[in-house]
Amino acid sequence: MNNLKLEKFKQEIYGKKVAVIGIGVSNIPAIEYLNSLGAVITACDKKIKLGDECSKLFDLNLSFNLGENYLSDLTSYDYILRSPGIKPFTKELEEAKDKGVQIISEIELLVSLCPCKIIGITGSDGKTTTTTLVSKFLKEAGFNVYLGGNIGIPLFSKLDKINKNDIVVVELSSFQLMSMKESPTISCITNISPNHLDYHRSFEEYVLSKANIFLHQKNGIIVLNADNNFTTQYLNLIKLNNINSSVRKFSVIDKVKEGVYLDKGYIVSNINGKYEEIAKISDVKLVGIHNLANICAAASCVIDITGTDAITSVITTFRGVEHRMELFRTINGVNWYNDSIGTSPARTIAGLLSFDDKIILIAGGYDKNIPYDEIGKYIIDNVKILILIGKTAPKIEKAVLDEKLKQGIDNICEIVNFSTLEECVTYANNISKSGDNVVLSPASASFDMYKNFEERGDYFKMLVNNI
Ligand code: UMA
Repeated sequence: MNNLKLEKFKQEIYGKKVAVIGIGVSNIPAIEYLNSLGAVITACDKKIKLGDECSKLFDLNLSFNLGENYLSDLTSYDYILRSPGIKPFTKELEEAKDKGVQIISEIELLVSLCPCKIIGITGSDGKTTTTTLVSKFLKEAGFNVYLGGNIGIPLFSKLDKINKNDIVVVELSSFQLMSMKESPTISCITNISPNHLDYHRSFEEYVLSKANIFLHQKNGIIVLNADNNFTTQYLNLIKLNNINSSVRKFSVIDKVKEGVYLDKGYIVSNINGKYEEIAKISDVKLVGIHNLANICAAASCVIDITGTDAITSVITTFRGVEHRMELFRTINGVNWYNDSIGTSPARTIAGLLSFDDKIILIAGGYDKNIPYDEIGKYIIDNVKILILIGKTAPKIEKAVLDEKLKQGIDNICEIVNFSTLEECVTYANNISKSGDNVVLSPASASFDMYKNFEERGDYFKMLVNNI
């Protein structure tokens, strides 16, 4: 039998009452799989009416609890399957837990039942690119890889296909990590900066949620960012909890003892006493110092598994993931970039720093209650025309004007406000000249106008492609 843990779970879940809360990307395949295993499922969601993506669920033998009272009666179940968007500290979930109901999630089931090595990547920024790079390095080296998690691909329902020699690579969000009681074999935290303060009860809670990626590890590998302040806090946690794993660090500023860093124009690795040049920095195809950090992080995770050649080959050809500083069109010498993944100021700042000349920036969106003060200085230094839209527009403008006052300068970028993305694109097209870079990097989430950042990025590209 290939996977004993999974077979045991199948016996255990058969006939059990399971409330699946949140019917979205993460839980739809989980519902189908659990239903096929004989669980008795009630699908619960705050929405009154489910979208077309749920249509395949209507043919299954399920009960539904939709609308305002979707969290009623949770104590009567054996299990609750929480989707990442639902806060684990929700009153009704805590009451059910106190009464002995087991709260689980799609990602926790994957991690605990997976028969093979799991590599988990989290962080405030760069996690999708780093996760993608890790998966590409492994594929290039000939491994059978399952890529998933917060990147948008749930893998729990694929467990029957996963074999012990495969490798699972998952991007993990703080929403997923918050309740995790097991950690991946190799864990990486790319960096930490304020994010998701509309979900977490404090910044500390966000920082500690991320720590769950390594806190339950036994003899694994932990990869941390030597250039990020929070690494010291994580190193203390590793010590305090007697975690017996090897720690690797990566840096784009200094040399590190055990890990991957930049040295005399090269990306180099120094792991297990072996010093190797991975590639010349000028041969790397991804744009920006933040992407060099992502490469160093990804290489630190797997270089001893893949060997150096696989990594060299990927980073000298791979140009990036959609919606992340994606150069998708050049019109009359003007370069248009889609960085819709720029959902926090830190992400947008990283993007701004990847250009040599001042850019035309389109920013603003949904307000996650995170501070914007820091972005003012970077906009003054790196932006010539700031085009604002959405709920956070006044906060971004204030950050720039406060910084102007603080520095006592007269001339800063031109700031204009619009209410639709169409107007922003038309304006940017009218005022840009050959050699300019126009970048959509909102420093904000998209939920005020779009379903998610992908929809916003696709819409932006459609508008620009129609010019
Ligand atoms: N819902 C409720 N009550 C709530 C919240 C949500 O009933 O309090 C319902 C919604 O009506 C909806 C369903 O739950 O029908 C959606 O569930 P969800 O928002 O938890 O999201 P999924 O569609 O299952 O997608 C989730 C992740 N979403 C979130 O964490 C918010 C996706 O990450 C992830 O790709 C997917 O699982 C697969 O694992 C997205 C994301 O924005 C990309 N993540 C954040 C980020 O990266 O910054 C953390």
